Amino acid sequence: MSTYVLRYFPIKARAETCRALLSYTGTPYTNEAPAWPQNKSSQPFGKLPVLIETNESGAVFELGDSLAIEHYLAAKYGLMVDSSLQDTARQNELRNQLKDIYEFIPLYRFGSEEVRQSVKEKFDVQAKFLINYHENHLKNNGANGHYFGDKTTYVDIALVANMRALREFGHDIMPGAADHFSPEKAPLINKVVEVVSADPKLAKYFSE
Ligand SMILES: N[C@@H](CCC(=O)N[C@@H](CS)C(=O)NCC(=O)O)C(=O)O
Repeated sequence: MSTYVLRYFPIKARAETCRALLSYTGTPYTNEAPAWPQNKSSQPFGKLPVLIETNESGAVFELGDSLAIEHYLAAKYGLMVDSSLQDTARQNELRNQLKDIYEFIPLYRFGSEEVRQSVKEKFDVQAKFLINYHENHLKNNGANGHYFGDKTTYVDIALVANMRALREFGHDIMPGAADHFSPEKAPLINKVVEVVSADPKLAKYFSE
């Protein structure tokens, strides 16, 4: 069995879905937080996260970019929705919207005071679009706590991880960020969080 190192900063942010996927699939992994910026030049793109996989024969596979890592892990461990090309595209659309929302957090964090106000306003608009679209999709899937069918797939895990990142990290950076996602405003999104978080396969993830 391959073993993995997930290299990222010691924060709940861009690597959350990678961590949740590794936990959910029962894949042995360790978190590594390199000194920064001293180790920037030794990363493939000068950015984190980076996944380092070592297989049984000792061969090393290094992969940068959070979404590429997620797709690799989800495909390798059978969590991609592949019932049709359209379902696969829908899954990626839903997941990528979560990334769009997340991107406002670093913009706010590193922006000036004037920039921050407009970043938060844009976030508010996009969060409402996202919630409306996701709630509608979840309703059409039977409001059962899953995005596709009745099984946990990649986008379910991405949702749980992104809601955790938003509530436990994003909200501290950009006050009010998590308010849109209350159970009253986003009931079916919260149902996914509730159903999928209860799976013991995510215990390692929640313990970190
Ligand atoms: N598209 C990349 C973006 C990676 C990225 O921007 N990472 C940030 C942390 S969230 C980083 O490494 N910042 C440190 C730096 O730029 O020096 C991904 O999704 O992995």
